[in-house]
Amino acid sequence: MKLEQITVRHIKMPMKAPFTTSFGTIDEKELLLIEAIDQSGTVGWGEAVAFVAPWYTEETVKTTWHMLEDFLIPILLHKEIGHPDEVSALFSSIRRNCMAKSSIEGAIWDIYAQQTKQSLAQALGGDKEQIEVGVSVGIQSSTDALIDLLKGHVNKGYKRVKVKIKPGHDVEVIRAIRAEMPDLPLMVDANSAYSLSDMNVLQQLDAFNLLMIEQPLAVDDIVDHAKLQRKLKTPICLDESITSYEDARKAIELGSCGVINIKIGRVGGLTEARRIHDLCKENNIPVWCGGMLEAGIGRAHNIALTSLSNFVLPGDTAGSSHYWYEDIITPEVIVEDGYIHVPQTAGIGYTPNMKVIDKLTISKKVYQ
Ligand code: OSB
Ligand code: MG
Repeated sequence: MKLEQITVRHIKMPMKAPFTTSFGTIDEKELLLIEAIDQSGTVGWGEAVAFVAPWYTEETVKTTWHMLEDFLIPILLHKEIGHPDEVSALFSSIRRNCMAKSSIEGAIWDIYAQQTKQSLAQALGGDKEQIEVGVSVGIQSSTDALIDLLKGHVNKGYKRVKVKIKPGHDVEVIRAIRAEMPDLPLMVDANSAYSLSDMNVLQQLDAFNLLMIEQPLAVDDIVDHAKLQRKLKTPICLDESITSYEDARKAIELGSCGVINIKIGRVGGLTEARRIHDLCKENNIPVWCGGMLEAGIGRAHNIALTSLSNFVLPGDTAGSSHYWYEDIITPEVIVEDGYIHVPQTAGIGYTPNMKVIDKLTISKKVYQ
């Protein structure tokens, strides 16, 4: 394929409820949509998942657009691309900026899947017909409010819940949840809010039969996580610390984690995500698909990736209506009894809803 036109749209989506982590609150989601068209007219879609502020990783909506406009789009336009796996080599002169790279690589995977008449899941080698999903719950104003929310999600069928923790909002909150819901498949995510000096608190979490503790320590650390893992029974799941296959290889070698959360944007695209999946499978490290409060295009890519065989734990890809009044795809992503059906039609399997997208677009630029 040769990309002849790339459109970047900046959209802003109102959220049903604010989402709070150890580092901040998001009450509306801004994101970039990438629409790429090749010389035969096939259209592929990608989503850039960075937030407005760099609290999760260093990328933002603005840095993503800067990278796309000044570096990534000029590399790709009018270049012959045989297979989406070639994109990472074309980007090899650009350091990091994984979410920017991933957004356009995702559109290329979509085009490739359509042209080879496969679903994106099949193109990646996934064979699950449905995927198991959980839900991630932000920090709430009270523990009672949190427990009510969790019960609602369990009643809807979600297969596990994840709650956000931070210093001062951890052991007692989990104790209260466990008192009411002793058998709930439950995990926690700290988004890097602790250090080894909090060993005592982190060890207390071992008492609550948690599925895992996600990213307790620094975003760029795998050494302290290995020290911590040796002192915990509960598996550590790395999120922010894993931005590439090489990060994953080193973390596994050091014993820094028992589980890895794979996010397509955080690792620079579907090709790298699949490589990490395969590496983890060889090393008996279970994986699951993380989320970035994606709109429908990002959700569609997550669903396709999760169809790979070593995604054995429920991920964070909730249904469209969990965050959005109205999603940007048709049909919307539906969760039934904790499962999402993996679409079998060619490409991402959902159609962008241009009426909704146009309504939400703040600005747009076409590159040729
Ligand atoms: O750490 O997994 C995370 C949301 C924004 C940024 C980081 C994270 C999250 C979530 C929610 O936990 C994931 C989702 O529902 O999309
Ligand atoms: Mg996380």
